[in-house]
Amino acid sequence: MQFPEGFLWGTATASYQIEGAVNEGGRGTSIWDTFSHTPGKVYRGDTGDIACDHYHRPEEDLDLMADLGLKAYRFSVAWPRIQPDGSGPPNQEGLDFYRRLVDGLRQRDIVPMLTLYHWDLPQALEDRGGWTNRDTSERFAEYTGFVYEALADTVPFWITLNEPWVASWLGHGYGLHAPGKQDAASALAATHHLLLGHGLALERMRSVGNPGDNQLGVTLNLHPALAARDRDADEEAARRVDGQANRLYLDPLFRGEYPEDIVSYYGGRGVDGPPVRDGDLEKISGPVDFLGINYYFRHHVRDAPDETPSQIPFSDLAVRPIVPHAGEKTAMGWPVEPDGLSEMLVRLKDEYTDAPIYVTENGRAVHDYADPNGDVKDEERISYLDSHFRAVHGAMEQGVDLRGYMVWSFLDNFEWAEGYSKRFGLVYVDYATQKRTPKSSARWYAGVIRRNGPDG
Ligand code: IFM
Repeated sequence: MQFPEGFLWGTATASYQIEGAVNEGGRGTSIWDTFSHTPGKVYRGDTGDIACDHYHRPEEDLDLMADLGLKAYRFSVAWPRIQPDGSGPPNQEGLDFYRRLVDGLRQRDIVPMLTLYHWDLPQALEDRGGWTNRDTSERFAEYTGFVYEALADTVPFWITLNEPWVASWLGHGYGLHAPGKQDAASALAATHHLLLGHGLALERMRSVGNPGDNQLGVTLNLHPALAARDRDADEEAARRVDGQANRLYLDPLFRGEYPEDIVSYYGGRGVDGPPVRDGDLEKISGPVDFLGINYYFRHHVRDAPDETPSQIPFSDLAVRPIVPHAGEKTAMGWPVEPDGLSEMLVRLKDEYTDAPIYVTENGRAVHDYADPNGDVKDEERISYLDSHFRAVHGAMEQGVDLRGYMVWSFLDNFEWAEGYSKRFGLVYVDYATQKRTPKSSARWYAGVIRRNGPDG
């Protein structure tokens, strides 16, 4: 099984999950600093204060990436390092940190893929309403301009947003992520302002010009939604979940409209829809050069008419998500379903876009530990990745233009509300000493990259 020549094999991380050094380099406070320091929000009270201490160890981490033979590395920029208060002139120390990182990648022949927003909104903007305030979209475009002007000569891949569903719904609808709101109207407003921010950021980057052949795109987390039982009501429930989780993002980005069924579902319950103004949808649906997809599992759902809105995702849709009894689960409790990824890729091609696609995240949590010899033998992760690589290869045989695959994650890291209890890395991190140990999967993945495919 061979992948096309030049296929971009890489790994991914995000700023708050690995950097630490939250009070250094002129960085301002982000909503995740506030949230993680609020008792009861994150498992065991973990915070990103130190995380993997990557801010102080970029060279060591870059050398590890080179050892693995990575072709690409996806990382995110912490907005509060660039604009500590969310607006105004850029903080040069913040830009310099990322300049050193991308130069270090280039010296090692690793292609940088930069995400502008992976959830660490400056707290100062949250204090003014955050993503529920339309002005945040403008501020995002301003911030994007500073980063793009500084790094466009070196970074060929630019991702505006990571997983706007998570930022909107886990952050504003269900309260499980920062800023911890629990209100569907806020989630719909955040959705619209994130997408508008994406559109404005694209315009801003394009107005700066294109020093190389830079590719601009956005990353969505997409999950096929399936009826848990063979019942019409569950089919309907799956359609609502597909509407909120997938179409609420795909339709405005690729068709310039919000899905009518979802807007009227919420409208029928007295919840205001996305606060669209004239011209917004044209901006949101401006062409992208690629689409990033993060894939982890399918949603299996059943109709739950008595459900009332709570912290359980989709409760406000009168839906109960379930995990099928049969089949393997990850340490997150997520079902292992490689076919869901190929299904989604084929659907994107058939229903939404001809743009090239990159898997910008996929991977699994394992209950990893270092054995007495210091080895971390994560056979489960190897078989998970192997099955997903084979699934995407199948989708490519059906005509999907997939150009690269970023494994989540390079390092074990701060898994948001789960703190450090969940390990997704190819490289094990001993948080007490910050020692990095490539797991068996890292060695295996290095072989996949060398052979340009999982066989051999
Ligand atoms: O750790 C996260 C990442 O930040 C976004 N996508 C899903 C990953 C695993 O939950």
